[in-house]
Amino acid sequence: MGAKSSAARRRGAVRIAGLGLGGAGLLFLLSGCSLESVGSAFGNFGWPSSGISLQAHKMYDLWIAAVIAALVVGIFVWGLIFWCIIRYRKRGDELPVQTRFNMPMEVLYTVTPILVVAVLFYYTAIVQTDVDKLSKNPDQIVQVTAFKWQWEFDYRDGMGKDANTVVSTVGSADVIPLLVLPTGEKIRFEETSKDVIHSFWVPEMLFKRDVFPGSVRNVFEVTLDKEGRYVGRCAELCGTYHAFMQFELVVVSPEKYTQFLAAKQAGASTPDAMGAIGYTGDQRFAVTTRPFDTRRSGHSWNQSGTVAAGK
Ligand SMILES: [Cu+2]
Repeated sequence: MGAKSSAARRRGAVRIAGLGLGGAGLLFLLSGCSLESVGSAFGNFGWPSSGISLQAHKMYDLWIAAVIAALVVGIFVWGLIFWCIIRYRKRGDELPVQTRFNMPMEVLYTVTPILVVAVLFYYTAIVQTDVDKLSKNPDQIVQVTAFKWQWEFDYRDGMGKDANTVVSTVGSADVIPLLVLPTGEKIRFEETSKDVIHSFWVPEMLFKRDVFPGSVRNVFEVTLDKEGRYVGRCAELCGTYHAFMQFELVVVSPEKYTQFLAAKQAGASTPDAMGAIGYTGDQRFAVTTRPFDTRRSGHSWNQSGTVAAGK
């Protein structure tokens, strides 16, 4: 008994801690191959989806991997807590051995968090750099102009504020603006505001960026890879009707995108250009959100968000 067995016990604890850490690291690496299947099985751990752009997939993978790593560390720590509670529960009135220092343990619980933070920082820096990366020759350039309380999307013939607008789409109180874009192409967004700070946000892109007035033009790029229709919103409280400042991102094939632009250039309205690429009826307008009902009043606005008939 005594010194020898407690030293052996200490060595055992260190070995278990090392194993746990190694296991966490291994799982972190191995999970890379099927992060989407793991994530989707757990409701994407709170994210809207796995994303619709190459950039979004990278952020999604980082998020899922970080949550898994946190869970592994959490389970390990909870295990140790419960093990201590049971193993060292009070057995009598005798005072247990009063250990003042345990160097290996102290080093371990100082180095481990530093390692965890370093690993998270490393992967975050890589993904962040990638998401913020701008190419020299983007395939499409869209100028996003925000104003109280709508959006204008200008398809441009070059980069910077001196380039020309080829065609544009602008929203109104009655019509949600559609931002039609192709898959598989580098799309550069250049943002500017006419009044206050707004924020361009497509939840499914897992990305938003502030839109500033004045000389600051925020720029970012995405490469979309999932066709579909996705709601976009203003994510910066910009005034009374901030909540109704919405748009819809319509992601189509490059062929349809070319047809859409050609129709717009020939003078078609956005709904008519949507008609030219195969959308019919209400599908030519936004389907993910609807315009703000300006007729609402304290009497006619009911809980379900519809105007009560006859009032
Ligand atoms: Cu806004």
